[in-house]
Amino acid sequence: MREPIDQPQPDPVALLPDREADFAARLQDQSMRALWHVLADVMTENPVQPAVPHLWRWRDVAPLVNEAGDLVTAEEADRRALMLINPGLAHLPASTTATLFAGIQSVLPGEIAPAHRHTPSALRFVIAGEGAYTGVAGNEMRVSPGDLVLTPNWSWHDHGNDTSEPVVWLDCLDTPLVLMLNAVFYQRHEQVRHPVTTDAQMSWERWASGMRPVGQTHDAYGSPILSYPWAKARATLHALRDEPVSPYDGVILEYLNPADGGSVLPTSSAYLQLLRPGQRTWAHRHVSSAIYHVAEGRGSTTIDGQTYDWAEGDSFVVPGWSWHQHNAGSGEAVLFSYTDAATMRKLGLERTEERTDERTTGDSR
Ligand code: 1HN
Repeated sequence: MREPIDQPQPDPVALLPDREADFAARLQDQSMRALWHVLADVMTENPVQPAVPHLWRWRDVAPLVNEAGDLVTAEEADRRALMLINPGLAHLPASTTATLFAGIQSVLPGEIAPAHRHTPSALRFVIAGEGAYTGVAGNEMRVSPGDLVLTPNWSWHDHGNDTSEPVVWLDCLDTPLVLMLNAVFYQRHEQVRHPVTTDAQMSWERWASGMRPVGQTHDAYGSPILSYPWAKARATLHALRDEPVSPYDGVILEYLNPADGGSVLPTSSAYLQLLRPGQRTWAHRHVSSAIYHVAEGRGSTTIDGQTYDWAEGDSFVVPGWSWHQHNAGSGEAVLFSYTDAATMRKLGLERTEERTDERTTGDSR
């Protein structure tokens, strides 16, 4: 019989272990569980992070990208992407961090990756190849190395290569997050290419000239600028190269949604940062997790005490809440990064901790 509610309740820890075990079994029969049996797993003092730091070297990845091109066509594969699988998340189908995915996609001369759309949002950072296109929401965008191209949630997109050299890019998607939210929808277009309508709504002139047509609004999720050319991004980074640096990140710029001043995609943020020759940043950590891609130069990043040496074309993961600091080599380095900071900020979950002790400082600007 139940104790009347105003009677002192038995202290659960004082219960005999076998009585407790029997109780737990009977709870399980009713699809129930005692919170105090699992509280330590639910309320951890700090975030528990199953993702681990990892580096993928371009010199190892490039031959596999070439080999994939001999095995299947882009059309057969739908998307010929080689996924960067976090060793701590290998039980999941496609996770580079707990929330984000990155992979290397190639489109060979003459190939078309057929049109489809999905609710995960994507962006692509071009690694190699000049002049191939990605068609997004009726806009055909010709790409060059270093360009950032967006595919917002539920936009039709196809990729094609009518040039004579392969195009290779880093695909970045929020698929693990959207899968976790049980919100994935996917649809193939009835045609291989979706129609080009050249949606002028999405032009630089309308959104990124420092002026905009009066009354102009943008209702779709994500930035109305679908392409951030490398030439503009790099020129901006270099124009600001003598600004005071972030001691944690060097000269760091966020790719912007000009309609609301926020992140390029609702869930995810993208950055470009310049580390000066010999710069050694201070260590910090944040709840958001990041996937980095080395756009230029060489250097290293120390993540939770382990140092990863990187060079152009390499990609690496800094899991959430891991201490990290970057070291440029003797030349300057440029890092592209894709993070879930936009999600963490919107949910009020972003936190940062910074280390300022002398052992981890030494930035020589
Ligand atoms: C996808 O649709 C693309 O459209 C690339 O290019 C990578 C990884 C996972 C799921 C869907 C693309 C993807 C993807």
